[in-house]
Amino acid sequence: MKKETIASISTPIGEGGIGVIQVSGQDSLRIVNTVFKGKKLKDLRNAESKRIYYGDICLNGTAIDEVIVNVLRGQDSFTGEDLVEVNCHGGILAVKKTLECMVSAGAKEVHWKELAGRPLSNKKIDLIQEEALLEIPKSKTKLGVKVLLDQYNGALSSFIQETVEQVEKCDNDKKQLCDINNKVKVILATASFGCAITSPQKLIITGKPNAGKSTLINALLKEDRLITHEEPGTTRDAIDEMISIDGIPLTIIDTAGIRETDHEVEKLGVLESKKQLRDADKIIIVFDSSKSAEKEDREIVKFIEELELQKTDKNISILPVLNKADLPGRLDLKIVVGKTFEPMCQVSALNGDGLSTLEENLISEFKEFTKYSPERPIIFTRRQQEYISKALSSSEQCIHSIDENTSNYSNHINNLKQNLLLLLHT
Ligand SMILES: Nc1nc2c(ncn2[C@@H]2O[C@H](COP(=O)(O)OP(=O)(O)OP(=O)(O)O)[C@@H](O)[C@H]2O)c(=O)[nH]1
Ligand SMILES: [Mg+2]
Repeated sequence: MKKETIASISTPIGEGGIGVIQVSGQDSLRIVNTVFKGKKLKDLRNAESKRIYYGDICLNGTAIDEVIVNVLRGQDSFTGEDLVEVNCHGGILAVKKTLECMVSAGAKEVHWKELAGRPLSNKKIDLIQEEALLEIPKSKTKLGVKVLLDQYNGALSSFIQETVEQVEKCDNDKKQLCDINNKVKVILATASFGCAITSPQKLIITGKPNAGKSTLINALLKEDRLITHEEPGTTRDAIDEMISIDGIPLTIIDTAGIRETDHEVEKLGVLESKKQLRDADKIIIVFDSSKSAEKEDREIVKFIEELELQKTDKNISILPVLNKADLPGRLDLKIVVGKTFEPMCQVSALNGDGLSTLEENLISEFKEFTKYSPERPIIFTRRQQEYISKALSSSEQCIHSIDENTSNYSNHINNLKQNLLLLLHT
């Protein structure tokens, strides 16, 4: 079936030096040729692949913009079909006008994500690579870009393909199956890191009013972003910011101190804090170590302990922080010491002491990955995690059926192969 030729603005709309419009499909050269007047090349349909040409985009004989077009024939383009990249002036109007010319010449206007779907539909890439392609522009850290580029270039896909080939050859061989099982287990263990790269974990800062929560966030952000004050009850809305520790992005959320209050606005803040806590991946509880323990400290600890008990679907890490370590200590540690609350960190949000240990603790589960070795296959979406988990249980069932000499081995080995293949293709 003949696919429509599509055109999309591929750069963000806004102030900038250039804007890029990509026209992809069988008729892309013909369509752009209708509105492109080359300074040297008279007919774009005769253009060589991987060459750039200078000229004007014209509408009814009038030049709209001065452009450089990059021609990529199907074998050279990322979409796997003829592609013309039109580099026009940036901003809003020049880009929109140039796109309108492409549309008037016969291209269908689409969102850039639809254009990014063409390589998959033309079998130039597989589903994992498409997911990486769509995640790269959203990446929050350099490490994220590195990991996702490797997966776009096929690190995870090759690993899955090799595993599928091994499954096809294993033929009731238990040693081979155990080897496959281990490989699948190892790759599944990369998912928490990969998913933390694409969907940053939520880190909530809680604690009684005036414990130094906002000051601690400013210290982690390394800028005076949030308002801090000696008066308790300063923060009322939950405010979120992005931080990166060794390339791991975290959404850090400042909350109002939790306490009983008659003040209506502060009450709303406390309710919002509790709501945020229920949704957290990680929680820092800030204690003011320069003051003796108060009812509010105990209430927060109790609230979080109850929260932990209610949570069954995911782990939350809880990190207690004894702040204001620069002042003489008065806090009775007994109220904060608990099994789930290790390790404890002493910091001074004001002068920065102890912050590097806190940062290490915050990403300790990802330590193995922050020294990322290039081209390492990584699971980076929940969909991939789901299929690889299913593949793992199928491979365990295969081993079990060999051990027990049961008849359903062929079902399990088929499921194993299917679940691996579903990672690559729908
Ligand atoms: N000496 C000392 N003072 C600190 C430290 N951290 C915070 N403070 C001070 O404690 C006061 C309260 O700090 P905030 O960061 O506003 O406290 P908060 O927990 O956000 O308070 P609320 O928003 O009211 O819940 C401010 O005067 C800070 O300068 C610290 O490590 N040492
Ligand atoms: Mg505050």
